[in-house]
Amino acid sequence: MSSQHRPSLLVLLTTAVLALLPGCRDAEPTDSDQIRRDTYVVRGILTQLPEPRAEKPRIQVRHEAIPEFRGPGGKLGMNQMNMYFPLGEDADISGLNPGDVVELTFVVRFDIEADSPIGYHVTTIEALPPDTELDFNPRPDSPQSSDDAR
Ligand SMILES: [Cu+2]
Repeated sequence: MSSQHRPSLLVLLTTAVLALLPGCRDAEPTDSDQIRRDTYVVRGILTQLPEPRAEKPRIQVRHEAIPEFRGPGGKLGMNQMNMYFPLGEDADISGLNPGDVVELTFVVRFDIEADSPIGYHVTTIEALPPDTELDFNPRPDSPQSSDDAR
C-alpha cells in the first residue's frame, strides 16, 4: 500500500470522531454506571430558610435519624442532626417557615468507584401537621454501632 492512503484514512477517522461528538455531549456523565442515586425521605424541623438571593439556595433542617442511609464503606445509617440541604430546582419552599415540621425527599449522588457522595439536593418538601411528634433520640441500637467500634 502506498502512503497516499494514510492521510485520507486519517481524515475519515477524524470526521467520524467529530460526527460522534454532538451525541457524546448529550450523555450526562452523572448518569454513568459509576454514579448511584439514592433517594431518602426524612422528617424534621425546618431551622433555616435560604439566604435571600443565595446563588445556591439551601435550607437547614434538624432531621430524624435515617437508618437506611448508605454512606461510604457501606456504612448504614445517619443519625439525627441539624444539616444543610441544597434545594433542587423543583423544590418548592413557598409558605414554609422556620419551626415548621416538614417531610422532605432528597437525592444523594454517590460515586461508587470513589466510594463517596458527590452531592445531594432536596427534590420535594412539604409541611406536616405542627403537632407531629418527631423522634430526635440518637440510635445506639443501630446495627452500625458495633461496626464503628472495630
Ligand atoms: Cu444528616
